Amino acid sequence: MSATAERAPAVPVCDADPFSPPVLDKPEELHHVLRAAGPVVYLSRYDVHALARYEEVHAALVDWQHFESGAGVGLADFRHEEPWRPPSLLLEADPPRHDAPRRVLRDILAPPALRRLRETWQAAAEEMVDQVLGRGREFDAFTQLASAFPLRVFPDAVGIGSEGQENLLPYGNMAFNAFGPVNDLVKADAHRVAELSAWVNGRCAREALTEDGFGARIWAAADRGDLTHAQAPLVVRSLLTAGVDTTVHGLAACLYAFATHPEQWQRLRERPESARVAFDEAVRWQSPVQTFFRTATTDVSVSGTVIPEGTKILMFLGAANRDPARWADPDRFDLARDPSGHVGFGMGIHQCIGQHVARLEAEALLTALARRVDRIELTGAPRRHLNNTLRSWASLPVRVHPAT
Ligand code: 8QM
Repeated sequence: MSATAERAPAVPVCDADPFSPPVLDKPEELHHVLRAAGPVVYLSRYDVHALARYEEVHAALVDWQHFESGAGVGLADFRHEEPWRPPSLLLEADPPRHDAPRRVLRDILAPPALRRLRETWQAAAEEMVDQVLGRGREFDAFTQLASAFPLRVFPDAVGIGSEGQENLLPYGNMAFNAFGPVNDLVKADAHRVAELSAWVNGRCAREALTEDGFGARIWAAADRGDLTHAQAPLVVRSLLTAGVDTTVHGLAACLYAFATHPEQWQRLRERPESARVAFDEAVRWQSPVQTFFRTATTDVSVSGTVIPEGTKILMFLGAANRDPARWADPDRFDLARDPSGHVGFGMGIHQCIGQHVARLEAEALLTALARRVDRIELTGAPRRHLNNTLRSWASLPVRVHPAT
């Protein structure tokens, strides 16, 4: 074979930093550049390959045999670098070890198991919305609703109560930053790693949990032999890591979407049963979890490009969720579309196991709000909170018009 003939075409190279503050603040332009550059792009800055088109992101997510999670789903390679905490038994594991913890949590978070929460959460949402509206028509929809509601209901559902719950978002912020490079966002929280980890780990112990929550059910699964007792606290930790910031910023995405799309709010008010679809459309549109990595288990060919064994692959979930090759008018938040198939919850064997919990929270809050509020509008510029993985918020100043 000659040196020039039959050589694979060169992979497009991009030297942008997807974890730099300007890109984290407004990722759409880089997403466009990456999708347009090709099905696989080499990111020179981090020496990783990236996927930003729906087809390739979806294909990688469902192919756990070639794209493993056990070496970590962040930039750090757990085979060569010490993880900042013991790896998650779910997120950072592959079959077969991944499967038993997954099954346990799947049953605990499945729709039938959540039915008992529905009325309580609906009542909590109604009460919270009444209280917020009772204080006035202008408020911060991020702090007063999007972050307040999950914190009001989720810790109780897990069984950790409300004491120390101010640690939950800072812990999650740290955990989601840790999937990215060790940049200023990670360094800013380094002094709290030990303290916040100790608090969270303490909440995972059997004695720290109430008898009727998700946490107690995980320990009961260990008693039945479905897990080891050593695994139980780590599975509880997964709930506390994955279940707070994600829902907070998912709800914020909904509220931002409705504040900027009044006609969609009217549609929701006319059809409150579309609250769940609205949540999924908001997750597609904003992708609260923007990125995750995998590691190639062998030299693996993706749309003609060979990704070398043992290297990291960065998947842009947010870019895939707005790929015009998959979605008509992708930048539009539109309750008339069918958002199913979005990769905002991932896809395949690791697909978000808490999504029914998240939808239930969204349904409770959105329907409570839809019953009382005719219109939501922004009164100022929303502020993002920058995180290496999460598309997150600091503030969403709004004015609402009560329904008559
Ligand atoms: C991301 O700790 C965990 O098991 C875990 C942490 C973060 C997530 C998932 C699982 C996807 C929301």
